[in-house]
Amino acid sequence: VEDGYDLWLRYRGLAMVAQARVATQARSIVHAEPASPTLQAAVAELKRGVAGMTGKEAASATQSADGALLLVTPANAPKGVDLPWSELGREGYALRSLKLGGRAVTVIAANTDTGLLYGSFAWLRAAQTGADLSRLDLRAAPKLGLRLLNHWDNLDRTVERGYAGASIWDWWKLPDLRDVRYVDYARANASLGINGTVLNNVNAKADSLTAPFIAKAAALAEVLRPYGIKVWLSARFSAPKELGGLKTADPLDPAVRAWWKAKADEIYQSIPDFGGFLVKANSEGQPGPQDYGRNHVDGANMLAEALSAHGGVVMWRAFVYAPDTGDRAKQAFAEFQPLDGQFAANVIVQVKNGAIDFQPREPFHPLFGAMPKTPLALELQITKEYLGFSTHLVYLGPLFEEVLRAQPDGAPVAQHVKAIAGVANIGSDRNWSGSHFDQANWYAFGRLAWNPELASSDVAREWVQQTFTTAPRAVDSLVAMMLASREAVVDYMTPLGLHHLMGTAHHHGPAPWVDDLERADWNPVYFHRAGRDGIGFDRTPRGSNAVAQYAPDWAARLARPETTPEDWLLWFHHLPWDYPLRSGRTLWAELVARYDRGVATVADMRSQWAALKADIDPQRHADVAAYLAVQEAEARWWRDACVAYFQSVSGLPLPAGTRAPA
Ligand code: GCW
Repeated sequence: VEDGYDLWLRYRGLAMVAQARVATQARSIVHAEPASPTLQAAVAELKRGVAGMTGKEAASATQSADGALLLVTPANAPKGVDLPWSELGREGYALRSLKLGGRAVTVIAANTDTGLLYGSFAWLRAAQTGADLSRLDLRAAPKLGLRLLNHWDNLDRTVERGYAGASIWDWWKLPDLRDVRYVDYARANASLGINGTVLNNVNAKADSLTAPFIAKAAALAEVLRPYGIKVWLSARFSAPKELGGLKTADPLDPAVRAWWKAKADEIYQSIPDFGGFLVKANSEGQPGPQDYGRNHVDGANMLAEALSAHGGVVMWRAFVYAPDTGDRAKQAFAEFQPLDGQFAANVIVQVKNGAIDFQPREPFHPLFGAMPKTPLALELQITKEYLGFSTHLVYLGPLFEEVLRAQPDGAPVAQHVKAIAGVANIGSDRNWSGSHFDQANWYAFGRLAWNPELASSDVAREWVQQTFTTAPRAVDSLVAMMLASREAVVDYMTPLGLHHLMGTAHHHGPAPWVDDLERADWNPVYFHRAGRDGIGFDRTPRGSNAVAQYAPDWAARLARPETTPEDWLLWFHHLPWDYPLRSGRTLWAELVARYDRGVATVADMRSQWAALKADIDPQRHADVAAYLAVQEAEARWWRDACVAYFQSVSGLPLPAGTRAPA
């Protein structure tokens, strides 16, 4: 039974022709001896993959023969072969088909064993996606040095915004018991080039920094290390008080600074390659430097100092907002931009893709491009907190691509960041992510983190080929479904730049009518501002003037509805219901049309999936079909609730031709 456990590393038997094609290119594997744990992992993966795909074993060999795979670094590269070492850096690889002493071989070349591991996964990907393995000439090196997962996993194994079962970290049994699942987790991440993981929730408990938990984290670090993955921890800013018995956590207090330094030293004793701390401070009730009249620089630089002797890094999050500041979307920029240039060299400021909170669509965050003297990280959410949890099929590749390619000031966001982080959607469900298609979001995050210039459509295609089928018609149909799915969720939840219309307790269904939460900036009515006169949040100079946080060209464009991208319209403008849109419809008619279109797209996805029954194994076909039925019902729920509510405030009849809610 296919239960999804193998992710995109299934290596199932290929069609006969393809089997022969792969087998002749992988008759044997030549590698350095003795092999490091990382090189052993690379060789083991190649053997596993070749055996799975072809039914034949690729044995280790010392001499290269026809059809050999050669894993080489500068130390053991064959003479006379010219390889682009200097372009590969520490993590890159080259795959090259060539003749060596008259024998046809494939060279996997890298400067390090981690590069060889990545190159081996790349070769396996090429084999599974039907590349011509006898003419390989590939080279890749990551554009961003830090490619991290952020787990919002609590120490009691609940997962904040997790929809895939309990945390995979079995804290009770660690450090003594090391679940084999940790190795499979490492393999999956290494196959994408993810090189760090923050183990615990940013809403952190101080306990994660106690000696027992450091020992547990160290055990995980040992498992992950051969796969090129460093362990990081979220740190609670008030830990010196809670664990150290100090009276304060003031970052300028010498005793506090000494406590963090000792804590960092203690961690590096057990985890010599510890990545560093991720910190959520003075945000949503978390403690931070502002509790002592200090600012983000004071807090971050204190931790940076504690880590710097060991080469550690502080990821300091910019997701901050406090009640009643007028426009929540402006706060991160207001607090952080003036601090540009003041952070220590080993601090990275981690910024969410948009200024509110992982909505189905947000304009890019105004901090990108606005802090040229500060390394930034882009934070994306892989878990679908606001996009239907793991039940709705939404492929996030296009969302990630949209922000990576957005141009704050002439260069894309991808070039304004040094690091990238994805809030993981991984749990202990058999299929890891809560649904089969949510695996694609983990995959897409990793692939785009490695190379932000990849097209999300290509990433979808290679994922489908490795995960479901290589039959061309089925692949086309699956890719088309996936690519339509992101726009569908925008349409049936928050079209035309609307945002934050969901129910607060759960973040799952619609609740645009809610206006009585304890904080104004949590209320959906605060965000959509719909009334008789129109709908939308005026962020122009007449309103909150959030547009002024963007570079001048964008600020000018966004200040006027005619020059604002229509997909962002109501994010920046409050407009009358009869405002004319490019379609020729009024705003009201367009809004309803988009809600309808979202529902119709999900209905199409359902029938496309139904038509693929013969191409997909029964278990996974049934799992996905059941979820799509839920998604269609919930898309209608969103549409009907939102349209009925907006109608109740606008007082307008449904546009002609609109179906009455079922
Ligand atoms: O909006 C929120 C989520 C919280 C999360 C927070 C954050 C970890 O609903 O669950 O807390 O974002 O990113 O810090």
